[in-house]
Amino acid sequence: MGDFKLTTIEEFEAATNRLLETGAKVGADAYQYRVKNQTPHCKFGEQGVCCRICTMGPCRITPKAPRGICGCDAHGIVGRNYLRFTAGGAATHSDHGREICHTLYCTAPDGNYKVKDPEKLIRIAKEWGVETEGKDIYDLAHEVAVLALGEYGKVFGHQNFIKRAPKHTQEIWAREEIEPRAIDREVSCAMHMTHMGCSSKPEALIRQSLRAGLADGWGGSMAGTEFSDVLFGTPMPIDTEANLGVMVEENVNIVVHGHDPSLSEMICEYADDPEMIAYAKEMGAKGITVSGVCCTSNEVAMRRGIPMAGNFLQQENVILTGACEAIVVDVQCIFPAIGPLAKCFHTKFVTTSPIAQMPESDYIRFSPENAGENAKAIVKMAIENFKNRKPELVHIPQMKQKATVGYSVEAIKKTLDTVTNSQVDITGTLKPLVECVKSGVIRGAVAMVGCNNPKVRPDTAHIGLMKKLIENDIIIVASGCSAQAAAKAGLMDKRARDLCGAGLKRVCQLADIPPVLHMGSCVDISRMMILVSDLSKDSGWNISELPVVGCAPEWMSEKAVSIGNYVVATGLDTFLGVDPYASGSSEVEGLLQGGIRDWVEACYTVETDIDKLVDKMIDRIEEKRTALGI
Ligand code: MSK
Repeated sequence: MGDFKLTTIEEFEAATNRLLETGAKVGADAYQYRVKNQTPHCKFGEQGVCCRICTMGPCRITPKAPRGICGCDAHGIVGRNYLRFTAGGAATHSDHGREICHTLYCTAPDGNYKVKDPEKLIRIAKEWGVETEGKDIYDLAHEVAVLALGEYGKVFGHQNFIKRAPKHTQEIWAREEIEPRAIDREVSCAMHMTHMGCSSKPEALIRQSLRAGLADGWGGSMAGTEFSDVLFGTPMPIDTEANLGVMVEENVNIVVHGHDPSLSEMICEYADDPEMIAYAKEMGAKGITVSGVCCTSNEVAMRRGIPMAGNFLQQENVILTGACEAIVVDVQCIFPAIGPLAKCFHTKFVTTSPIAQMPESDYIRFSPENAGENAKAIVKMAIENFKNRKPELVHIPQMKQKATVGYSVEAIKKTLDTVTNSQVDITGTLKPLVECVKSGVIRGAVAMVGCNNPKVRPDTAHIGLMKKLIENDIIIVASGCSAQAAAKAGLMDKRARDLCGAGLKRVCQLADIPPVLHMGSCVDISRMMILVSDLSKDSGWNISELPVVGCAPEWMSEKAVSIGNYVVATGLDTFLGVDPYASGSSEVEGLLQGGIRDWVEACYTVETDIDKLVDKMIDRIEEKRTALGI
């Protein structure tokens, strides 16, 4: 392994504590203090038994008051809250996808946005029955964009992308009446069902939760992923670095944060412009460094190799370095705390989307029409802010790891082609991976996803689980902030294969991959759905039979619940390290953690003890292997 060593949680924490010392000097607030002010949390909220969907209440269920004023019991209230949680997540990811479809519609050969992967566009067009022959690629992009936007409000039928699932999975969805219809309809229907005086039956509420989740994963999120690839290129393996040490003291540091690659791509474009670099030098810097936080970071890391400064709970840390000239955000997972925090330093906090407007920010509205001009203005603003740094506050923790990222399904297929000497023409299939699983060289796979949550010591669950899984020859595909945790620790460095069991280590050597494969942002969990669908088709096993499970050990957002629902509904058992506020109803909890298996052949396991969580995942994978006779 040479000088390779994982970064430890203790090292992460020491770096954060040092940054908090800087923060204390300028009176900065931080999430660590706010957590203390907010704990212990409200027990009614934690159990999901508080109802405030009408103004007769709010009602809270206790043994003495087992029903709300309308007569709804704990099961109805918990179920409704769970469905509303899902609807919030499905709406959010899907609306991101809608923005991407709009951007696709605005592409032009001389415009701000262009078609970077015409082959993928043609592939999707053919899949959707669009005539491609002899058509100008931009005319085709506009035609497909209109169809994609139509998926949000389609009058009849179901989501186009569900045809990508194996036949068995499609039959389950039809049988259980959870085939996703129009994306907006499923979200709207969820809100309707949970209005006062509508559904209070747990089965109905959980069924719609699965359906709304599927509308996200196999609808809005999949559109977001697929058309981002068309616009910005399908990711292929690329080297980058991760953790706060990617910020460069001598350079103008611009941090992009959020989810929508339309913004970050443009910022990267202009930060690379020789005119801007010359201007930065004129202002006393040596150059410009763009780095990222959260999923927008994943997007530009896997397409451009832009370094990742950190994940969700590191967003305040980038400002606490005192070396961040601008933090530029689009949508989702952005702390409103950034505004007041930035004011304690010289940092400019730039909001860009009408969807995510925050106090104490500079609002520069981004649209496909003005993206170039505004990105240039933002880069310039950051450069001009370099001189306002307070040198006594500057401290960048010298901590970073190398990472190879960008494993789209296309990239995985291409890479794994090299693993076996199969005589079959394996180009474009996952047969080499299936062979590795059958032979036991790889025991199975875990899709590690999701956020950080202060309820879990940040990153410990992600990293601890991954280390144990790879030791046990279980390969990991990761996305979102889980992927960034892995990258920060060093688990996406190819040298981390030395930490694997003998089988996985050999596969990693032959294929020249790290043991944790970066599949992108949280929207890109849709890539994982395609991956398991293709694995199912190439192996002849149903998705639920594959020795593959999903895991979100530190999740926190509504989006994560929507994701969990579509992952489970696609047939993958899903393991959660944070409770989804369902413990107040034995019926809802019973459905989520057992009953829905009768519907979709998979269910949730909730286990807050991380050691037990990983053992349960390994046991589940081994059970599946035994059932397959492999
Ligand atoms: S950014 S949803 S904290 S993964 Fe996608 Fe990270 Fe979770 Fe946001």
